[in-house]
Amino acid sequence: MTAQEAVEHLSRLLKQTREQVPVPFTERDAERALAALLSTDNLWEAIRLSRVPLRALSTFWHRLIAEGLLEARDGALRLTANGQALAQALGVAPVREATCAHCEGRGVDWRTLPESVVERFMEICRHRPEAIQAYDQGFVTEATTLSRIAFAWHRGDLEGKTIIVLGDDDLMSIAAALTGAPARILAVDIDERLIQFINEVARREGLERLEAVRYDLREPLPSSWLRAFDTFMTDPTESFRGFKTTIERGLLALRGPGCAGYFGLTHVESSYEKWARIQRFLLDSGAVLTDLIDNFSAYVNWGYIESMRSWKWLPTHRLPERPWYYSALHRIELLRLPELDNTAVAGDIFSDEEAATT
Ligand code: SPD
Repeated sequence: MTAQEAVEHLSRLLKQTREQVPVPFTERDAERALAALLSTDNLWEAIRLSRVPLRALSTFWHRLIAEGLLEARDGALRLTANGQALAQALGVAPVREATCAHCEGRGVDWRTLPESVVERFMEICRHRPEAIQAYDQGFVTEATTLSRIAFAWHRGDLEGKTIIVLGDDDLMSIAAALTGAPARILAVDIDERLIQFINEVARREGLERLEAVRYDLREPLPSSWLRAFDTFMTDPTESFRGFKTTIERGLLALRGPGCAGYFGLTHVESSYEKWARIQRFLLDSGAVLTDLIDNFSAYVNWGYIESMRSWKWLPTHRLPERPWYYSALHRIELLRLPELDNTAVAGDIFSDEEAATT
């Protein structure tokens, strides 16, 4: 196959994929997807390495299968000889991972936290509530939560600060409180199980500066929380509407310029077009993106994987054995007071065309 023939074949595959899904899918996405398939035959690992929204990726895989370029069996994806020839003629190479083995690519080391914080947090997590689908829950590994706290501490967003955690199945508020560094931590969540769990831990562990309160993010932020915090932390659902609503509440909770916010964003459920839309919204709201670390957050496989939206899109089925769903840590800082409405939002905030794990 000549390079020209390969380019033409790829354009046909791209056109067919785009006709079938209402999700952006670029030539670079296709190259990333092929590079991932040259690197692993594990479906979940291929998702992680592709960095492409799962809805478009799975449609692309089905196109490759239909054209005899890919085989899917028992949870494995293997490029056929023709598939490998196409990738080679396009100049696509396997992914060369160069992630630091010590920090796992995060750039911070959670082991720098006091030993007692790590030990107590790990023990507390043994009894945490299960992730449930109703609120699109899926919590991160203990190492991830501790790394987020180490990062925020390092960046001066923890010590002596007032912190609001919007949605806390990751138990960020508990890890932050265990350090003893923040002046006050408020965790808010719609899930009564989490509110009870966090308040019970606070009582038992003597964490007097920590409090959890039930709150539905679709409701306006209560006036006592407006401009009351130095730092917000959240890991929102990724429909654009749900995401924007959550971040808006976070921005409105901040005191003003210099205050910081943290959130995660995936490739699985968000295309770079959505990333761009989010970045534009942040700039328009008076916030600047100061840090972005991809693959910072690793999620523990949740129990409802076979009933998530994307399960039926996959060309072959096997439960994942390791984390495969990762998100990029984002830190933002306010440059000016945001001009945002604090109004109620009605209806479904969990779905959009790119949503995959709801
Ligand atoms: N639905 C399972 C996983 C959902 C995790 N939510 C956080 C997404 C990252 N912003």
